[in-house]
Parts: sequence; C-alpha cells; structure tokens
Amino acid sequence: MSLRLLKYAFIEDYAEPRYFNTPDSLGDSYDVVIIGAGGHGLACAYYLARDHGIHNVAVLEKGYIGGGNTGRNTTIIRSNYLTPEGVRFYDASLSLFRDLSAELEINLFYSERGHYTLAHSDATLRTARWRAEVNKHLGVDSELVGEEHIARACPELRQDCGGNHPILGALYHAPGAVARHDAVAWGYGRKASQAGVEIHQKTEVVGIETQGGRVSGVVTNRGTIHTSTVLSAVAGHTPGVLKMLGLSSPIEIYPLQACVTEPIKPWLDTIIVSGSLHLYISQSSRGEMVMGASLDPMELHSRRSTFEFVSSLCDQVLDLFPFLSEVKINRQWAGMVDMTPDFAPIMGTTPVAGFFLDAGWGTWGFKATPISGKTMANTIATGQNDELITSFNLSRFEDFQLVGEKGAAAVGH
Ligand code: FAD
Ligand code: PYC
Repeated sequence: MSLRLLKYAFIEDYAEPRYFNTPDSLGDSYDVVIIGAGGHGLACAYYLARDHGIHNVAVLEKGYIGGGNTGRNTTIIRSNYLTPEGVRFYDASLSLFRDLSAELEINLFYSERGHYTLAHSDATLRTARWRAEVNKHLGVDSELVGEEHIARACPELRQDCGGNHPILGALYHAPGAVARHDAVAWGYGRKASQAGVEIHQKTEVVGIETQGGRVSGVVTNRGTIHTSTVLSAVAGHTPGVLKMLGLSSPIEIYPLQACVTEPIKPWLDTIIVSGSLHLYISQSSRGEMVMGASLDPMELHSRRSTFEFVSSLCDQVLDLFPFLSEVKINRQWAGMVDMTPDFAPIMGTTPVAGFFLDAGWGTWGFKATPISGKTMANTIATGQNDELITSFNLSRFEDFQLVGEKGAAAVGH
C-alpha cells in the first residue's frame, strides 16, 4: 500500500490504475452471475475466485458499486447475538473483518471500540443477561455491566435519562466495532476484478430464464446472458427478483433512516445503543455523530427521508446527551431494508436449481459482509449449504424452524 502511494506521489508518469475493470460489453455467458454489487455480492465474487478458482463471474449492478444499503449503513459490527447460530455466524464475520484491511489492501478504518446496549427496564436487563450468557458460552466477549462501568466508559452519558427512563445497566460487548462501509465494497470489488471477475454497473437484471426447472440465463437492460448459476444479493430489492422466478418469501421492505451531525471534537470512543429509546450513536473518524433509530413504522419501497425521523431521534438523543443540543445535523438519508419475521437472514439454495439467495439482511447485514460472501461462495461452489448458514435457508419458513434473533437484531423494531 505505502509503496503504491509513494509511486503515485513521486513518479510523474505513474498513473493510478482504475479501481475496477469495466469491460465495454457484456459477455455471452458466465459460470456465475451475481445480481447486486453491494458488499455481499462483491464479497461472494471475491471468495469464489480466491477460494474456489471460479473466475468467470459477472457482477451486475443496476446503479453503482456500494450505492445500495452498503453505502447507507451506520457501520456497526458486533457478534453479541442471541441465538447460537447467529452468534457463531457473526463472530466468524468479525474474525474476517479484523484482517480485512491487510487482505484487501485498503484501509477500512476498522475500529474496535466497545458496544453498549443500554437497559432501561427489567425486561431488557433479562434479555441482556441472556445474550451475555449465550455469548460467553460461545467464547464471545460480552458481559452485563452496571452504572459505574458505563460512567467510566462514557462520563457524558446522563444515566438518569432526564428522569424519563433511567438506565439500569447495559450489555457490554468489547469487540463492537465500526468500519468504513464504502471501502468494504471497493476493496472486495477491486480484488475480485483483479482476479478476473467482471463488474458491470448500470446493468439491471429484468428477468431470469429457466429450462427444465433450472436457471439458464439472465435478461438485462443490456442483453441476455447464458448462465446456469445466479446469486441474488439485492437486499431491499429481493421481492422483485424472487418474483422473476415465481418464488416468494416473507421479506417485507421498510425504510431505515439515519443521519450525521457536523463534525465535532472527538469525545465518544464507544458505541451506544438504546433499544427502549430507539436510538444508537457513535462518532465517526471525521468527528460526525452517526445516529439512527428503528425502522419507519409502515412497509414502504422508498428511500425518502422525513423530518419526523430527525426530530424524534434528536429528542431521544438529547435525553442521554443534552450537551449536543447546539450541534447541527448535516445530512440525513434512508435505505430500503429487507426485513424477515425472525430477524435472521435468508441464505443458500432455493427450490430453483442454480438459483441462490443472499437476502433478509434488514438492519443487520453490513457486519455480515465478509462471512456471507465466504459462505455463499462455498455454497455455490459445492451446491451444498455451508454449515454456518444451514439454519438460515428459505425452507425454514415452511418448516416452522424460525431462528428468533429479534432481541439482538439492532435497535428495538
Ligand atoms: P446492498 O448494499 O443494498 O446491495 C444490493 C445492490 O443490488 C444495490 O446496489 C442495488 O442497486 C442492486 N440491485 C438491486 N436490484 C437489482 C437488479 N434488478 N439488477 C441489478 N442490480 C440490482 N447493518 C449492520 O450490520 N450494521 C449497521 O450499523 C447497519 N446500519 C444500517 C443503517 C441504515 C440506515 C441502513 C439502511 C442499513 C443498515 N444496516 C446495518 C444494514 C446493512 O446496510 C445491509 O444489510 C447491507 O448493507 C446489505 O448489503 P447487500 O450487499 O446485501 O445489499
Ligand atoms: O446491526 O448493530 C446493528 C445495527 C445498528 C444500527 C443498525 N443496525
């Protein structure tokens, strides 16, 4: 990395190579076509090439790389989930994240800073204790902590919460981290492209063809491609892609909004979440306060932002941190998130041979980017669901084998 930067700085003729190869035209056929160049689709392309020698891959993106939820999330990474299958899965992702900057040769600003889920009621304390015990049992560093611990980590936090919902304790998860979301997409995209994967932006999939019950091709706004293997990694657009094959899932789409303030002097070096107050807050490396709340209340296929969201979020944030009252909100945005009834993803094989699904990432999928890419690549290469994702298969909704991750998905939904 440093050598590349030095060359760029000192050699006049040295041109920084383009980030991705973008061939002018689409090929006639590929071994694997991935729909969606978010972090998940690009990570899968990278691991298909790295781990399985499958290089004849096209990633098709209707917009631009990372322009979906990957570039819109608030970058919280943690593995303090509630179910054993969730904890193992997300913890494997954290392990990959730790070495990812070096592996992808891009600084992801991966910053482990601890994650507090505040409890304002006995019921929340009980769930926190439950999560802590499951986590510890599986070797994940989480513990229930009290007032003094929270005050040491974040003296600015008003624990009486303005008299509204005083804090009784918190689930503390030391490995909780944040990272630069767009760099995750660029890093995977660049490495996949160097391995021969083609990334086609502004290329929308409008149909999927089958023959004899298995995938035979993909129809795009730029022509038709032959392939026997398709992965859909389109998050908030999943219902539309499933419809192309006559498949359905219980996914519902909701807007999830977030905002950042103007940059201020660094003061918060941990991540604070309150399910009861429906808020979370951290400070970015640029000094902005990154804040969000729960989903919008109604299903809606839209990325519009609302004043109602910022005003109610700010009300709640000021209960905890009244001194932020003079700080200005700089920017707000939304993503369309693909929510499942059990707050767990939908991954792996489907009833259509050759069609694989990576969806149901709702409000929690950024942290899963590396492990979802790796396990989906293994599933596609072998035709068998990777053992880390078997519980997440679409079939669980027919078999009534739901995963039950609601208590740990993120803020209260
Ligand atoms: P995306 O990044 O959405 O990529 C899908 C891509 O598919 C898009 O680029 C889209 O344009 C493309 N596409 C769709 N349809 C087609 C088509 N027909 N043809 C071609 N391309 C198509 N998760 C966390 O773990 N931690 C957090 O702190 C967190 N905070 C969040 C905050 C907000 C405000 C939001 C909106 C989400 C948050 N999430 C968080 C969730 C996380 O962002 C997502 O789960 C994750 O980014 C999903 O990644 P993806 O690659 O599957 O999808
Ligand atoms: O998954 O931790 C999370 C999260 C926080 C905010 C949105 N998602």
